[in-house]
Amino acid sequence: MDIVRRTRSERVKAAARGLGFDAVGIAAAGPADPDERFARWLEAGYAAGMAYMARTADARRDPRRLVPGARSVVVVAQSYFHPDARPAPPLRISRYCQGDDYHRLLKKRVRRLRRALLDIEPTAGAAPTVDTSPVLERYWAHRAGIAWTGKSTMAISRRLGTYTFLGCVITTLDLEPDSPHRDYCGSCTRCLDACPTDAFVAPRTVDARRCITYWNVEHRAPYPPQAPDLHGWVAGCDVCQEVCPWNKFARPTVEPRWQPRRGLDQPSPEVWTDPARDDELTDIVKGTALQRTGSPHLRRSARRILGLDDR
Ligand code: B12
Ligand code: SF4
Ligand code: SF4
Repeated sequence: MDIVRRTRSERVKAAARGLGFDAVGIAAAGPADPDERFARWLEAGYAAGMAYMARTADARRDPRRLVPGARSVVVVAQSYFHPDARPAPPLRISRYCQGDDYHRLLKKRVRRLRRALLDIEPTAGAAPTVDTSPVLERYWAHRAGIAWTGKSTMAISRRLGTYTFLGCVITTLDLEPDSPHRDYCGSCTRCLDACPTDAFVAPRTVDARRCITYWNVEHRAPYPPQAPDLHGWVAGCDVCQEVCPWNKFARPTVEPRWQPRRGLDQPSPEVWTDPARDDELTDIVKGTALQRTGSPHLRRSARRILGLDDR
């Protein structure tokens, strides 16, 4: 039985590598919040206006709610690091959203991995997840041995750094789990010290109410008085990753669609602030992860950064 289990796991991992994932690991499905970190995070109000986090808390805390009878979580990571994506003033755009929308691309690939898994066992239950599904992906990356949770809360791989996207297949298939990843942050505190808005209330805990990414990507309304300075970031923020020493080893992505797009690598202040040029801005962000934030809200942030009104 153990040999069958091992062979199956090896086949799943080989399929993931064949699909182009940079890392793959397996964890045994079970409670995802054993020390109640997530529950306490929600209770403290650190989810800010992301009400969906609380609404879907039960599923996030146990993937067996999503896939009844789940035995395993297959976790994959893919590097999006591109050496030409260098966020620069006056309007900085985070690396993760300078290329094509990762949701679409990764979802397609994670769905293929699910199909490969069903080829091994056609009667298995299996659900693909990328970002928007109610799954604590970083927790599973740690459990599946492909990353540890850094003090920045980023899932860090020694081989890939932090500029990776994660995805999972939650399945009823009984697979051989890997060992959880060791922590390699040591005494480093660079990310905690560098965060421009003091969003880390403790190592490994971000208060989204202070995180720039929350405000410029997730908050889709005019900025209230308590919103922080955006420090030049018009979409996302990479500061806690830029300072992380493990990114010296970041492996450039092999995905051509994550190459920085023109208009996103060095955003034009004129196009990004002028409502009369909305068509141009809409076109620039079409098909990127920023399409969901929408041009009016991106313009609101650009105007705030450049000292214009932020409506
Ligand atoms: C909500 C959310 C946000 C929020 C809140 C972020 C946060 N730190 O919680 C905001 C909008 C601020 C945000 C920002 C960003 N996000 Co985001 N986000 C999410 C989302 C949808 C849920 C995260 C969540 O559940 N947070 C709640 C906290 C409590 O959980 P957590 O940070 O995941 O930590 C868990 C474990 O790591 C573990 N844990 C923590 N400490 C320890 C310690 C030990 C010892 C152990 C064992 C476990 C452990 O416990 C926690 C709860 O169980 C995930 C996708 C997903 N479905 O998971 C993407 C996700 C985390 N985001 C991602 C990205 C890329 C970003 C940004 C880098 C984007 C950018 N450049 O601007 C920033 C990074 C900011 C930061 N330092 O976190 C990637 C991260 C990839 C990676 N390599 O880590 C994810 C996984 C999306 C994806 N599929 O790729 N994000
Ligand atoms: S993304 Fe920026 S604002 Fe958010 S925790 Fe990291 S450094 Fe701080
Ligand atoms: S900057 Fe240092 S403390 Fe922060 S995640 Fe990277 S290694 Fe860990």
